[in-house]
Amino acid sequence: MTTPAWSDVWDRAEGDARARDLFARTFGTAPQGVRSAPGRVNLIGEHTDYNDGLALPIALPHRTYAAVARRDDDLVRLVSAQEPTGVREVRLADAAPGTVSGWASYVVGVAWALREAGHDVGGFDVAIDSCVPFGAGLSSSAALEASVAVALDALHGLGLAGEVDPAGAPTDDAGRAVLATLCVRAENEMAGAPTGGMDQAASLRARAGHALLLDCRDGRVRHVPLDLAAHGLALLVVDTRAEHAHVGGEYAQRRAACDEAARRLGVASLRDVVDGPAALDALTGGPDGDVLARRVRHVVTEIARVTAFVDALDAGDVRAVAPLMDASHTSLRDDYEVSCRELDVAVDAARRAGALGARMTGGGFGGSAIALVRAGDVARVAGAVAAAFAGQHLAPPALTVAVAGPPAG
Ligand code: GAF
Repeated sequence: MTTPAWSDVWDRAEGDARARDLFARTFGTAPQGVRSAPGRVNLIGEHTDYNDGLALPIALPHRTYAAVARRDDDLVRLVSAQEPTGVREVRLADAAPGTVSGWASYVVGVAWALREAGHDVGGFDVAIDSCVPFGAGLSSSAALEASVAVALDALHGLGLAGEVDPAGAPTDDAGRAVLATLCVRAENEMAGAPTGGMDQAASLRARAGHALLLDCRDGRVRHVPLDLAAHGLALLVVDTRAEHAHVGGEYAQRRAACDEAARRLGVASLRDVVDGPAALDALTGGPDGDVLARRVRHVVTEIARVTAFVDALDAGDVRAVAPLMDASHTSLRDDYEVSCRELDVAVDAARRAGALGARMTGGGFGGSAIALVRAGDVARVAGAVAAAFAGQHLAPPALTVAVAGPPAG
């Protein structure tokens, strides 16, 4: 059997020390503080967020760390351990959509969005380090935005982030909802990635030991208890190492297709499609009608799967979620067409090795898959997935057993 590679997860002390050290080496002084924010995996509810639908992510133990200090001017100086570009400098007065490129646009974008919303945010130095795998569909962008958002909240006394209590729950969800919206604005407008709001909500509003039921129509959340270990289960995350990106391209096309389908159906969003079969009939035919109908079928059935998934958790029938995961993957692969060879290999190998259910997670076109496995089967399923990748001459995947962690703070 192929030995699986496990992904590196830092504890908070290590992440904190790394960011502090990078800050001190770069700027020659100590930071005023360090804040961090998690990546996420989505249990179910994929490509539903920008359709006003439901999603059910958890926060990962992988986090991005931002060490920060205030400046007296409006300069932002940024450095990241993950970027070889050295120190970047941006004046906040010059920051606007299209003026900052690459990873810095996410950081500066958060400060820009806060200022656009009327918050008194001035210049700052920031050093970033992260163990959230980049391009792995585990929301490294939102973790970066959220870490900067809570760091600036603390630095400038904005009073939006509140605290995270000892049980890992955020104390001010309303304030965090505001920060999440501003992080989405940073990503959409400054970074140019037309994503929905699930990832930022997961990073800022999740609760340890719980999944976050997010209603994207009104932004409301419910924390749903999730203790897989108590049921003898574990969630295996497979980073396929097939890198994806959501700036432009296929993701934007899927979003545009949903908008077009909603327009033709005369609804504000696909969440408002109440009679799925009738909607599919109405769309079918014409040059793109069949494709649009399949996109709609995915969104409508996926939203229903989120509800069924939460009902199963509420009823304590955790194993009942497995077929919903399988159905979600089939729908994403065949109707929404966002899977890829590596994701299908991961899902098929996990199932063949005894996973109860498995699916791709995140936006797709690469990234990660998740599998629900019996706790005693984790090593065997991980080994089987690694072997399947080797057998198909794919780069080795990186594996993690995910437990729902605390939000940004
Ligand atoms: C990416 C996006 F950033 C999210 O907003 C969401 O649409 C997801 O893909 C698909 O569910 O992570």
